[in-house]
Order: sequence, then C-alpha cells, then structure tokens
Amino acid sequence: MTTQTTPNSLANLFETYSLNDTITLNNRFLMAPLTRCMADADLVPTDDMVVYYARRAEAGLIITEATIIRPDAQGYPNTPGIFTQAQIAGWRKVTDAVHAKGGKIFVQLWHTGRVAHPHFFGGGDVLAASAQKIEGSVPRMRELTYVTPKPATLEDIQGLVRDYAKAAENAIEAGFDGVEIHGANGYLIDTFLHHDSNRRTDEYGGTPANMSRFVLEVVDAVVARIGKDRTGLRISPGAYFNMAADSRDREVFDYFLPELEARDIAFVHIGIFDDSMEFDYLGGRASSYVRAHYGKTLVGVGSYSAETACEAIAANKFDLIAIGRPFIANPDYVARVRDGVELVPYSDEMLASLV
Ligand code: FNR
Ligand code: 8K6
Repeated sequence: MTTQTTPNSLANLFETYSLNDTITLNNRFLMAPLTRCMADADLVPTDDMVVYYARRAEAGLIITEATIIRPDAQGYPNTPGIFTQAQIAGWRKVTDAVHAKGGKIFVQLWHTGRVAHPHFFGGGDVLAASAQKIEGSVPRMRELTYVTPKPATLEDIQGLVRDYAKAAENAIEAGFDGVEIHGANGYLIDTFLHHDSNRRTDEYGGTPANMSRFVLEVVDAVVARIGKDRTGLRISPGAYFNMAADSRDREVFDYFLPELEARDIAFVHIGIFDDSMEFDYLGGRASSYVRAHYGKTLVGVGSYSAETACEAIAANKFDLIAIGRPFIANPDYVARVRDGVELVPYSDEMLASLV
C-alpha cells in the first residue's frame, strides 16, 4: 500500500479508490448485497426500493441485493430479477436515483442453484453441480422443503453461462455501473467449487481445474459482454452457509485464484457473515487466505465496524470494506461514521420493512 493512513482517524475509509481506469469510488465503503424480498409479484423493483437505494448512495459503491438471472434461479420470495423488460425498467429507476446523488451501483447476479425451489417458477428442475441436496426449507415459507437438484448437463451449463452474460448486458441497459457475479454462499456457482456439492466426473468436476471451469466460463462470458472493469465476483472459499467443509476445497481455490487474478476484474469480494471465523484448511480467515493468493482489489466483509475495517485496511488485509446489517439499520451510515454520530444498532425485526 502506498497510502498513508492514521488507523484511529478513519481517514483511510474516506479516500477515493480507483477500481481501474474507468471506475473511481468516492470512498472505501461498499454497501453489501442484502436480500430484502420486497420486489413486486413480477420480481420488478418497486418505488420503495428506489428510495431505499437512493438513501444509501453515499456508499462508494452499492452492491444490490442478489438479483436472479432467470426464473429457475429463484429460492426466496419476491427477490428481484433482471431478465424481463419490466425488471430492467424498474432497475433503471434505481440506478438513475443513485446516480443523481453521485453514487455508484453494481447489481449482484444470482442463481441459487440447489437452494432454488420449483414453487417459485411453476415446477421443473432445480439445477446444481451434482444431485447433493441440502436439508431444510425456504426461509419465510417453511412448508417448502429443499429438493434434490438435477446435475446440470453440458447443455444446461452452456445455457447458464449465456444467461449470466445476458443478465450482465441487461444490467448495463438498466444503467448499472457493473455487476457482481454471486459465486458465494452455497448458491449455484459455489456448488461447483466445493467437494460437498460437486461430485461430477466430467470436465466440470474431480480436479481443481475442472471444478473451477464453470465459474471461469461465467466470468469470461460476462467480461466479454460488458468488460472486465465492470465485472466483480463474490466467493466463499470457506464453507459456512448451505455447504459442508471439505479440506480438499483448498486445492480448488489455490488453483482458481491465480486464474482469476489473470482476468484482472474490478474486484473480488469475500462472502461471509463474520470474518473472524477461521477455517483450518485455509490456514485462518477467508480474507487472509484470499489476500495471500490473489493480488488485486479485495473487498473484506463480515461483522466489521468502521473502526475495525479502518485497522484492517491500514494493515493491508483488504482494500475496501463492505458493510451489511449496519446499512440496513442506518441508511445514512457513511455520513454518521464521517460525522461521528452514533449508529442505530441492527436487529432482525428491521427486515420486515424497507426504510
Ligand atoms: C445477507 N447477505 C447476502 N450476501 C449476498 O451475497 N447476497 C445477498 O443477497 C445477501 N443477502 C443478505 C440479507 C441479509 C438480511 C443479511 C443479514 C445478509 C450477506 C451480507 O452481504 C454480508 O456478507 C453479511 O451481512 C456480513 O456483513 P455485516 O452485516 O456483518 O456487515
Ligand atoms: C427471506 C430472507 C432471505 C435472506 C437471504 C440470505 C440472508 C440470510 C440472513 C441470515 C442468515 C444467517 C446465516 C449465517 C450463517 C453463519 C454460520 C456461521
């Protein structure tokens, strides 16, 4: 790091940061992607969502709530989509409102994989790397228990890669500054990257190169469509959500991260709820592991305060910090931190309404 920082002043968080030659952020805060289940029945962003995002435009970069790329990607009620003209038009209102306030916004592109439920898309297959189901049921709709997924065929995989690229193209049409591909938290892409969920014996399974093939194809297709400067990726090298740990996953990410680095995308973002969690097979925290294997812009996240984030950035543990739950509780999170105003504590009841 070349920047001079004073750990206790929080000054480093308010420096601008160049993601690349085309995108410079006003500060180092990202609003983390936060599913709110508030889109309308056609999965179109509502006017309340326009207000919600615009109120948070002071973040250096907003990552939207995870947004499905096609109908069979859905695993939770009322999550927005980006595959119909009405959805694109709804998002256009959000991006215009954020830009009017000087902010920047990427959409998180999502396919839930084995966490999808046919209830949401009129029946049909749930696609994942392999036929390994997860226990449990859909949050807020507990009667919907998860089903055994169908291993994606080679034809399914080609279709999925095409649909991620199309969703990225739709995102640009909707006015987004870029996309974050959701490759974390046990959803579709992540099912290829972990042995718990990937038991394939074809060219998409069995070896680190094969297990990394799908995510790299998605990244390459999105980059080809909208450019590397506008492409970010979220990953969970440590299994913690909808995924069981397997120490062999380490070799997969050891292979994958240098391959990803060569793509020179806008950033890599860790998918985790608490970054103090240590993974024995990663030799510690997920963020430290990725930092050691990936030399470009890294976004840390997971139960950080502005103070602990400032220290972590000063210690070169990552470059940018994503803030989740505190941003739900404090629409004016960045201003409060800057002005030293006390934060409203987050509580789960806040998920019931969009403020
Ligand atoms: C999340 N998180 C999340 N992650 C993601 O990649 N896509 C998403 O849509 C969501 N949705 C979501 C909803 C809610 C209600 C919570 C609390 C979390 C995870 C989130 O981005 C972040 O990683 C964690 O919240 C940890 O950061 P904080 O909250 O400790 O700052
Ligand atoms: C219907 C709401 C959908 C929300 C989507 C994902 C958000 C989940 C929020 C809380 C989940 C907490 C899981 C944390 C696991 C940590 C394990 C150590």
